[in-house]
Amino acid sequence: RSNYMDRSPKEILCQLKKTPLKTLTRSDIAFHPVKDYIPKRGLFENKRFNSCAIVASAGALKDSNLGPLIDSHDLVLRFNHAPTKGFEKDVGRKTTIRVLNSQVVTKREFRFLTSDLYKNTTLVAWDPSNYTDSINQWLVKPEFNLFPNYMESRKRDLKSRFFLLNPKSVWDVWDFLQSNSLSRLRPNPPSSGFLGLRLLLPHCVFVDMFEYVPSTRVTKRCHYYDPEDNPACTFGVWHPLAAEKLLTYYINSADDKTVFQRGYVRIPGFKNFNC
Ligand code: NCC
Repeated sequence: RSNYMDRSPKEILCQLKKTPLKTLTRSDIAFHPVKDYIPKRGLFENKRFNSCAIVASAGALKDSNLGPLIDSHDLVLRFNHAPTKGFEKDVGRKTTIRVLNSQVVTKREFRFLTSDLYKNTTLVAWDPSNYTDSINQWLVKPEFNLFPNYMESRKRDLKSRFFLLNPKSVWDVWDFLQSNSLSRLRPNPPSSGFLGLRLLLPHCVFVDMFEYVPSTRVTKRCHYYDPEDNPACTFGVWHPLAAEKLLTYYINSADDKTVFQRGYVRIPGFKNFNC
């Protein structure tokens, strides 16, 4: 544990660069039926983007009018079942990648195999493993068994771009957060939000993350697409969300007017640094 403010934003970004968030590969797996369904090609390969946008699903996006700004980015990353239809004015219509937790892939209510939300887009799913479990232990005992739907979805379209995160590297990102935090973090993985940020930083010149660090629009409402109130969504109850957001604000390069009035932080991609 240590105070992140003892290090410069550049030093922290360099440490994050050395903490890869990997997708699961066939060679990570000893014996499991999912092995043959993992795409042979990688998530980004050598693709590079100039501007990238991450749309946190926060209630504060409602009535933000950020849609056109979000859509002006070369790549747009969204989470879980967050919709665009009917919310274009506030969150845009473009989706390049969706990061999904394993509940969304497995629980019936999300209709993963049938909903149009998950079609014709790159998908990256993850499931929390036990900190000390090996990949092969996790494969037989995931928190939510996403493998049947993963295999079924891949079987229906073997050309689809659907990846799984390496659960060990998810914990490496948690270790990174803990080493940049004064308080002891709850032993649960980072939120999909921080995982999405780590996924994009190697491939974008900059990443704009919308309503992740809360702006003056902050609200008790959990999601822009659902009227339910729950302040824990913004400040964290299960994921170490507050630690993620404090650190993200610290490494961001936008001025406070942009962060707190306009509603986004800008994180420079790894390519901007020699480290
Ligand atoms: O709510 P969720 O997150 O889908 O949000 C995606 C990411 O946006 C950021 N966020 C969201 C709401 C808010 N008020 N402020 C925010 O900053 C966070 O970075 C968040 O990660 C998840 O991370 O996968 C999560 O998923 C939900 C839920 O499983 C899915 O939405 C499907 O219903 C989790 N909630 C529950 O399990 C009840 C949430 O803890 C984390």
